[in-house]
Amino acid sequence: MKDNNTHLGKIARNGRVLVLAMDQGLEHGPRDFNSKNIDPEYVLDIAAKGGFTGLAIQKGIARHYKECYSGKVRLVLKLNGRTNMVPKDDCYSSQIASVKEAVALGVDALGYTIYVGSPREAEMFHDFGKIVAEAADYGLPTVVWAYPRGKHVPEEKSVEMVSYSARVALELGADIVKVNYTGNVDGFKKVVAAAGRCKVISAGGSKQSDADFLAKVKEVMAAGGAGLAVGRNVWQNDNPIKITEEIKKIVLK
Ligand code: FBP
Repeated sequence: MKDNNTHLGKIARNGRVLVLAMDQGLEHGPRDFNSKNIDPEYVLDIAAKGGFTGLAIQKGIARHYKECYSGKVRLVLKLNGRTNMVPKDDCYSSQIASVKEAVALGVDALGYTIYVGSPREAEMFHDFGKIVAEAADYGLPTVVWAYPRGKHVPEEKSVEMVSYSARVALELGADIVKVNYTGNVDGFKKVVAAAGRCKVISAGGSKQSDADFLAKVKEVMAAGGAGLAVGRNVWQNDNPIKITEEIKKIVLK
């Protein structure tokens, strides 16, 4: 059962991953932000000072704010995205950045969302297949945001659907899969088992109290998760560095 984690590249520390996600401006829009964190510099400063193993952003932020993160935190560039103005029924996340552009921006890992079970799943499989092949040319790891979603998916956060999506990420060649937490340790163990050597990290989800969120982080790790890619629970927190320190005590070793 040897797995030395070398495929995780530079965004892992001792096999653990703690990514600060700030792609919500595209995925959710300004409703996620307040007057402070609407400024990308505010969030990028947290990424730089927080000791995260990576920062997940879209190419526009990467281009316009390079001096805020470059050399301070590893870059996970999201290559596709969509807004939530589009109905979930037929969801597709289109590719908006190429691997070549990502490399030019100094990327350390490539991020890509797949809506598993969507009527447009085949297109995302096709796009991601090409990304995996190109990533190998550059020796870059891939991170799949694997979200069961669409009119054929009744329960996006069920253990059955999430573990199937995690397995899909493994089968498609992803190094890391990011999924929504399924609610308890036993269920999440099944997700981790289904993903095999593709490391599982959990999304943070919408803002919770510090205690509830840290309890969730502990459960993710107890289930064998490799870490988190968290956004709102950090940069919507009144004390983002303090909560980051608490998260790091649990996730990083
Ligand atoms: P949060 O920790 O803020 O939940 O971010 C995780 C994330 O996966 C983001 O990277 C992404 O923008 C968003 O959630 C997608 O959320 P949704 O489930 O609404 O598509």
